[in-house]
Amino acid sequence: MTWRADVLTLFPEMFPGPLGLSLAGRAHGEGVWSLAAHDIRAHATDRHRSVDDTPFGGGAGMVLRADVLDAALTAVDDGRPAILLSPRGVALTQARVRDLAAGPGVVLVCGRYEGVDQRVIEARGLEEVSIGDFVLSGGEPAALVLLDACVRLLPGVMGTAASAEEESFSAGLLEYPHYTRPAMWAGRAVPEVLLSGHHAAIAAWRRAEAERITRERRPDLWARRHAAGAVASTVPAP
Ligand code: 9WO
Repeated sequence: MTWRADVLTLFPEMFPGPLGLSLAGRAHGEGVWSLAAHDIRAHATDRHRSVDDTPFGGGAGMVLRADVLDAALTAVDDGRPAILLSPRGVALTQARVRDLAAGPGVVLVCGRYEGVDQRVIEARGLEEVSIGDFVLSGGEPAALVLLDACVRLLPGVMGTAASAEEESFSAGLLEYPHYTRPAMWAGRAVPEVLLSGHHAAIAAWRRAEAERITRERRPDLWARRHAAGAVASTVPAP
């Protein structure tokens, strides 16, 4: 069964964008997943084909109209999760990505202007999802990010390397550093242990590095990992 994504946007030309290339693009061609981008403006009803209007209560900018977006949703809604990409959404996690990839697909709504009329968010039960604490000019790049994260997990898209990597992230650690040839470059040597052929020592080094990097860069992940009862660190805290 094909994993299906419908994207509602005022800029349908932004899709599939980068998802038409590389492994995701090949899997798209093979029917593993499908993407249809729909122009929200096609559901405008007045002679100016307007999709936005001024905010009640005043203020800068324009708001995406509830009636127009509602009609656009009716055209694609079949019970799949319907998600609005928004900086005030719940943070996207690998766990949520895994659930979405395991389902039939998604309907993604990309806002523009200053935002979307709150009533259509509530009436359609749109789930608001954020990909990070920053503001974009529209939800489209965030939709591409969410789709990339889901598609790479679909069976047959990436093979076994991806699932192994994903497990390591799900274990709550950031990745250890990688090196390849040449062994000496610009006066910089590869860590000795990686050339040793000593597999247990290599695994221990990678584990310690992953833990150090996680502690240093993501104290939030590190704390959650311990709260979840993960194994004790192999390295003393600084
Ligand atoms: C913008 C905004 C700013 C402060 C507080 C709440 C907010 N909501 C929105 C919003 O929904 N904006 C719409 C979509 C219209 C303007 C551009 N949009 C948007 C989505 N900008 N940034 C995102 C986004 C989506 C997911 N993850 C991070 C950012």
